[in-house]
Amino acid sequence: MSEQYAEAREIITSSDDIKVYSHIDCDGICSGAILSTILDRQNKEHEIEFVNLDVLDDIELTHELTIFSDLGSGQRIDTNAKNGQKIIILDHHPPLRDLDYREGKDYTYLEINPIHHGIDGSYCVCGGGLCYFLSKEFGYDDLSWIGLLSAVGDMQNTTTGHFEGLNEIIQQDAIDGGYLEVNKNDLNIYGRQTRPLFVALSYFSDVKLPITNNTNETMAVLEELGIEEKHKRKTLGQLTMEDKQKLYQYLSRSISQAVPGKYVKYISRLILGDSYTFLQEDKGSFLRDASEFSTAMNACGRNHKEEIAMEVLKGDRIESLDDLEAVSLEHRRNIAQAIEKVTADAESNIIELENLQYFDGTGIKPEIVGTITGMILGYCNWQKPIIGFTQTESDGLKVSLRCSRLLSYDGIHFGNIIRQVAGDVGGTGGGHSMACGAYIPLEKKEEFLSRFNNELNGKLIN
Ligand SMILES: [Mn+2]
Repeated sequence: MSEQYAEAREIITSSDDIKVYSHIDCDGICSGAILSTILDRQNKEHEIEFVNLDVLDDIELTHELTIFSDLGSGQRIDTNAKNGQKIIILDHHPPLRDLDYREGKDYTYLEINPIHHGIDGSYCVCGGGLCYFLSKEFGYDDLSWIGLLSAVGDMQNTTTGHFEGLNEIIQQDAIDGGYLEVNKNDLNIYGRQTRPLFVALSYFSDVKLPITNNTNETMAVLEELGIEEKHKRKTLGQLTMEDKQKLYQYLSRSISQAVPGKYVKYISRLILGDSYTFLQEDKGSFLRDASEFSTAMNACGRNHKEEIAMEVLKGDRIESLDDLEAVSLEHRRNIAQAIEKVTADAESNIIELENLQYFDGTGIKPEIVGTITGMILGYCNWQKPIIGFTQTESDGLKVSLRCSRLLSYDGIHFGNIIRQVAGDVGGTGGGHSMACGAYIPLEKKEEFLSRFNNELNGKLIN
């Protein structure tokens, strides 16, 4: 890939009229922020647009150079390329075109995709990481931390709890630059910097435990363990090693009591994982923990406020940071309301089939139905996936699926299953093993459910 990076640098240096298209999630926003920083520093005028994948096929190219980041490999982006135009793609998703596709074209086509080089795009590097290596080519290795953030947002570490391959190089660069501290095998509970521990613990939902969605119980447990909470505001980030150890033992014990034997071997993977602290951010700020930071990035993407997220990444910690906090707050409120609505009468709203459970999320915005589905998991049977439906503006159905990480550790890849089943009913779908989604025709909901349910026969625990 290093020759490709040298060529990308050459193409950028020799272009003046530049447009960037990037994806609307944390990875895409990080990619856009890195590219924009490179172009700023090179004094290149440029435009950035954050888009959904569906607008890219047969797109009209209107600039001398168009850069696609965290997308482009899987879309027909060059059907309207004109003589002399230039295209750079930095993407880690499965490519439609081969490495030699560029030959004999009257426009410049450079696609940097790890999969062309035998490097996995799910665990080893994502869009923001690819953009970081481009920034390194220009000599800007101070952007390493954004590359790392993108990988956290893209869940590149979820299977093993740590980074591998090119991601490990990015991590090391960020450590060497003084931007990052990695705590190996830390307690892996969301909300390390900002959530009171008794709240953070109550969101544990990979297995339904007495503490799940029950803050009275989490407070009782913490007291029993002798973990002093200082007026209930202590966060995971403030715990001593000894307290973390006690908490680990408690979680490990209660999970092993709650799960079938075959899952016991995955328990430590469920509660331990590397944690990432951005050393240059204020203590107690949600920007200090990479998971919390990535959630804020995604909140912006889901509310069409990507510019705010990007400006924070590019360094604006005054105005844009205020805006980011406001977006995050509003986002959390919307989510809490929707969850309240579904769970107020969980018995009748969450319908359980033999191998799955689902709820009708009509009225929930398609952009946030996935997040909500993930949180609903804590209110139902963790041994089956949960599917949420909501209508799209174009009268289709958006489908979101979430499941306990235990199911994916056990080898089920729901992203692949949903791609197939959605395709069978005339839709499209895909995603990660434990978090994925699809778009299907409105009238195909029942067929989708029954096909999905059948597809899972014998795959879940019985
Ligand atoms: Mn990505």
